[in-house]
Amino acid sequence: MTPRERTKARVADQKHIAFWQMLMFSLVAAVVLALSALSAAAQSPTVSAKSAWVRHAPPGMTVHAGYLEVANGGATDVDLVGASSPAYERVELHLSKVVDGVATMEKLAQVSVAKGKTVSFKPGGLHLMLIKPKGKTALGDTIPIELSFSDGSIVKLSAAVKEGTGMKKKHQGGHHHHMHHGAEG
Ligand SMILES: [Cu+2]
Repeated sequence: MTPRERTKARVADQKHIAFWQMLMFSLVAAVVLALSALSAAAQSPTVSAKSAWVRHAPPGMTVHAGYLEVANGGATDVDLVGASSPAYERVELHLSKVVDGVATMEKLAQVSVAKGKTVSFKPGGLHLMLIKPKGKTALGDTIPIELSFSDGSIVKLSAAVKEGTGMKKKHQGGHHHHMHHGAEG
């Protein structure tokens, strides 16, 4: 090989290496992009629940009230269409209200959660009615709850059994807040 040929060969080699480096870099970049797109799709925020708790009730109470916040971080409105818990025979969606001065509760078929919004289930309003506990529940217990939504998604959460805060003080006039189900809404 003449020196000139040697130089040519070296240049060709370097070009060759540069080509492969570029190709590898592109491949790696493509894989990274594909993976991040995949994980973005998997984690795209839709509905989530937080701050769940169940009001502690004395033994013998056949219904307990559960509260939580349901947030819709997705791009479309969804409805909460059902709830269940292995610790209860069934769970219903209820709305507490006062009709003619009497506290009562209405069973709802669904609760809409508009996109970008959070719906609060809290004492005196929306609540999960946990019906017929299968066992005893004590303060500090954790109750697993599953929520189903109209888009087919399922949200699993655990609710801590807590002492409620003084609902009765807000309700003056001697109405029987406990009358409907024996549990506060
Ligand atoms: Cu209720």
